[in-house]
Amino acid sequence: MKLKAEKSSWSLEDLSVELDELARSTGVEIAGAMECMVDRPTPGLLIGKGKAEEIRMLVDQTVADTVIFSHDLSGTQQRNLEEAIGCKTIDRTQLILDIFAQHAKSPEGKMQVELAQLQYLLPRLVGKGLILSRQGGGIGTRGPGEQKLEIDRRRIRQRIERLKEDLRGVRQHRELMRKRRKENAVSTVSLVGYTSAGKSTLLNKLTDAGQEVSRSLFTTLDPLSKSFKLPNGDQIVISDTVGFLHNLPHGLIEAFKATLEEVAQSDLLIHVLDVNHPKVYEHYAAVMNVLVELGYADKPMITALNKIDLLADQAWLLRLQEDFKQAIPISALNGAHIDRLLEEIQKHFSAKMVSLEIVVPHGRMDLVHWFYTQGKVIEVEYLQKGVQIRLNLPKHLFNKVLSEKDLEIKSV
Ligand SMILES: Nc1nc2c(ncn2[C@@H]2O[C@H](COP(=O)(O)OP(=O)(O)OP(=O)(O)O)[C@@H](O)[C@H]2O)c(=O)[nH]1
Ligand SMILES: [Mg+2]
Repeated sequence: MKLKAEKSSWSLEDLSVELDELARSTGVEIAGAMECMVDRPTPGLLIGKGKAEEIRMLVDQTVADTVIFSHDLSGTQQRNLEEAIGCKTIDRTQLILDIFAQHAKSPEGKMQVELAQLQYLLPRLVGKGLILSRQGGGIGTRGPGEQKLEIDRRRIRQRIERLKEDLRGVRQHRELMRKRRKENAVSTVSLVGYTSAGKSTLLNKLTDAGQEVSRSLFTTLDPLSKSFKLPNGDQIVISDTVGFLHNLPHGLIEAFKATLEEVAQSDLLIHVLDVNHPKVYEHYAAVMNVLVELGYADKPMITALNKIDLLADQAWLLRLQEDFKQAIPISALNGAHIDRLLEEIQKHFSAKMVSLEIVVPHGRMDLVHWFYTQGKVIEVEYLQKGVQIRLNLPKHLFNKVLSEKDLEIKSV
C-alpha cells in the first residue's frame, strides 16, 4: 500500500513504478496504491484529513498492514498518520534503509546501515518518548542483523559516535590498502551507476569476483575490489560500488561515504547505464548529481550503455549514442563489446603515460627499483655504464626523472 505526495521532474507514475520496485525489493506484496498531490503540506499530517481517511478505508479494504509514503515524513507526521490511518506508516527513506539492512553483509556494511538508521531515527524521537516502539516484523523495523531498535536517545547518540569511530578504523585500513596500491602504481577503476544498472554483472564478467547479482535494488552495499589484467598485460584494480538512486536521502549518502571512497581514489570511473530502462536519462542525471554532491564529478569517466541484448528498438540505442557521444554499448551479461570497453580503458591509461629510454648508473639501484614500481618496464639491458631501461611511466612522474642528475635520458 503506498501513496505518493511528491512534485518533481519525475511524473507521479514514474515515482509509483520506482516505489513499487523498492517495496518489492524488500519482499512485500503491494495491496494497493493511491496518488495524492500535496500543494500545501501540513506539519501535522502532511496530507489533508479527508485524504488520510481515504487511505484508512483503502487499508481496511485491502487488509494492508503498512502504508509507504514516497515523501519524507517528520516524526510527528508519521505518528499522526499512524493514528489516523490505523496502521504502521513509513516513508521512502525508511524503505530504502530496510533494503540496505537486508543486503548489508560485511561488518562494515552493517555498521554503515545501522549508523544511517540511527541518524534517521534520532530527530524523529519526539517528546519524552525515550523508548522506540517500532518493534515487530515487517518492513521499516529491521535492524542490521535483525537487532531490535529499542534504544533511548542518549544511547543512540553514544552508539552513533561509536559507529563513526569504528568506521574510521575501517577507513584507515582501507586507506592503507589504497596507499599500497598507489606505491605499486596500480591504476584503479570504479564502476558507478544507478542501482540495478549491471555493475556487479560487469565485474563478474571481467573477473572471478562472483558478486551477487539480482533484479532487486541495492544488491551491492559493500565495495569489492578485484585485480584485473587488461589485454595489453597492464594490471588494474576494478571496484564495484553501491548503486545510486534519484533523490537519495542525504543521510544515506553520508553514511555510505566510506564505501564510496573507492570512487574518490579511482583514476577512472565507468558509469554503467541500463539502456533498457525508460528512465535512463534520469538515471544518468541522478548518478551525476550524487557524484557532484560527493565532489567526484570531475573524474575521468567512460559511459557504458549496458543491457543492449535486451533492446528491441535499435533506434533508441542510436539516440542514446547520439546523446552520449563517447559511450560504449555493451552487454555485461553476454559479453558483447566488452573488448571495446577494455580498449577504451587501456586508451585512457596509456594517454597518461610517457615512453622513455634511460640509462641508470650502477650506483643508483634505488632508481631502477623506483622505475619498476612506478612504471611499466618493457626492456632492460645491462651496459658497462649502467642499466638501460625502456619503460612507460605515468606523465606526472616525469619531472622527477628530469630532476635526477645521474640519469641519462636517451629518448622520450
Ligand atoms: N539482459 C541483461 N541483463 C543484465 C545485464 N547486466 C545486468 N543484468 C541484469 O540486471 C540485474 C541487475 O544486475 P546487477 O549486476 O545486480 O546490477 P548492479 O548495478 O550491481 O545493482 P546494485 O548492486 O543493486 O546497485 C540482474 O538481474 C542482472 O542479471 C545485461 O547486460 N543484459
Ligand atoms: Mg551490484
